[in-house]
Amino acid sequence: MNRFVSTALSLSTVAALATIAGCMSPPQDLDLALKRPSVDGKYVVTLQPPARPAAINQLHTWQVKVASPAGAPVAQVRIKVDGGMPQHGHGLPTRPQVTRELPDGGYLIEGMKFSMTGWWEIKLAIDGPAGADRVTFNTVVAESAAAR
Ligand SMILES: [Cu+2]
Repeated sequence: MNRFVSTALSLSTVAALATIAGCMSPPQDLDLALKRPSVDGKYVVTLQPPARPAAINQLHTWQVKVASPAGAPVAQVRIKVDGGMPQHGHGLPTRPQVTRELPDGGYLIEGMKFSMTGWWEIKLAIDGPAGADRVTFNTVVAESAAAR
């Protein structure tokens, strides 16, 4: 009995120390939704990560779909990509660009790169027929992705 208790205690102590020593972990309640309304409600934006999680420090391509609040695809939208790691105070290591407009309100973002694991924000500034608006997505880059 005593032995069991002390083992359980030391395990939780190790876990706590690892949390303190390691990188800050992302907030527990982080909203990882890939489909969100823009801040002013002018668009509904869907972010599509690459099919295979991106390795650290490799360039990857994402897709964005822009729709009206009623769900109709929105073409001819200009999108600026920004972002970074809120817990580290740095931005994206690259300057991703929308390089192509796809059918059905789709847009191709090339040049995305994550330089470390953890919580990243992807911020899109959207300018389209309904006006300018913006939306922020959260993504967590995990160790398993780094190992690929
Ligand atoms: Cu960082």
